Amino acid sequence: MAEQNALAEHFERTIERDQRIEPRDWMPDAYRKTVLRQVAQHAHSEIIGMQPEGAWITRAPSLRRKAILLAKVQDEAGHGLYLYAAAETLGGDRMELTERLIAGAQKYSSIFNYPTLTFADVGVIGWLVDGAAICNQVPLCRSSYGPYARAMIRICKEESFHQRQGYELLMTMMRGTDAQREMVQDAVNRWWWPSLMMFGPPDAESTHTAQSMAWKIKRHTNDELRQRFVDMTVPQAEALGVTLPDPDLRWNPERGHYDFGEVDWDEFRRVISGDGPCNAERIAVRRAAHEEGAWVREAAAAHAAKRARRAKEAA
Ligand code: BYC
Repeated sequence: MAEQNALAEHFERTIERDQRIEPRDWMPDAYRKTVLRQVAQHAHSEIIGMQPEGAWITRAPSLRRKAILLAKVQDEAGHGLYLYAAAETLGGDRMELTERLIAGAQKYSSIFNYPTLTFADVGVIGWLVDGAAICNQVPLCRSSYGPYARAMIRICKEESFHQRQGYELLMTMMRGTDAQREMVQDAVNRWWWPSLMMFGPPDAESTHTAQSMAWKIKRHTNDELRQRFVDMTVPQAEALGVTLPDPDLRWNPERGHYDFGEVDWDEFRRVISGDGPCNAERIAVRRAAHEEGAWVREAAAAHAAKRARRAKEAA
């Protein structure tokens, strides 16, 4: 009992001093569970997030755009891998996490359940979706769980390239024909509100925020980050020459922030409970990839076993 109290006190002090919790440290079960939940959902989001843009690799309009898009989608696979590795340090099993994802038992970001109808969507995903991801993820570089925080540092560097390539793509299209400008505006109209949903439910309805903030897993609330994203994005939209589809969006000098309209939270709830425009398709593609990749996993395991046996024989 005394030993248990000392461990719990050490954990609390580590958090208080802004130091990191490492895999071998004692941590409360609820802390382990919630970091694992968030990291696994984040890993799944990166892997499922390859699909909407991946659909445009074979249809990119030039070799340059294709090379950029290929690199971006590969980065997302890499992010998924670092994050699954971080989840494993908490006792999560990657195979089990994947099986739970394809059984529909674990969440991934709502944003990836919307279709990519034109190539402008690739630009808008870079600008708005990666922009929202950066806003949300930069503070996670200071998350209290060490392996998660360290993974986020590299991920954020890559996300910043993703955002720039999206904005540059859109600037190029905006300097093009009327049809291209219309395509960009249409994509912005479709992605704006889902991007605001990425930050999660309003604080008053967020199940985990209070505890995750107390444990410094999260550093800001959902609403704080959503506001930061809106404030950052409005001037970028002006520079680009597009309109954000919100009649209530205006600068509030008293608050020193932009006011904005109400997100359709019913739509958000539908999408996260599996009933968005592309949920079934995203999971079906992921399931097929998992099944078709079974032979690769078996071959890799057989190869690792053979190497381990040879190393043992040589020793
Ligand atoms: N979508 O209590 P709350 C990327 C769930 S990928 C779906 O506020 P929390 C990229 C939430 O999980 C980056 N579900 O939760 C990749 C919880 O459900 P459970 C994705 C959502 O954890 C490819 C319930 O609603 N980013 O950048 O405190 C191409 C109540 O919510 C969502 C991350 O994963 C949502 N939007 O806060 C391009 C960032 N929002 O678990 C780009 C890391 C909420 O009780 N994650 N839910 O069943 C986070 O920062 C936090 O987990 C969240 C939610 C802000 C998302």
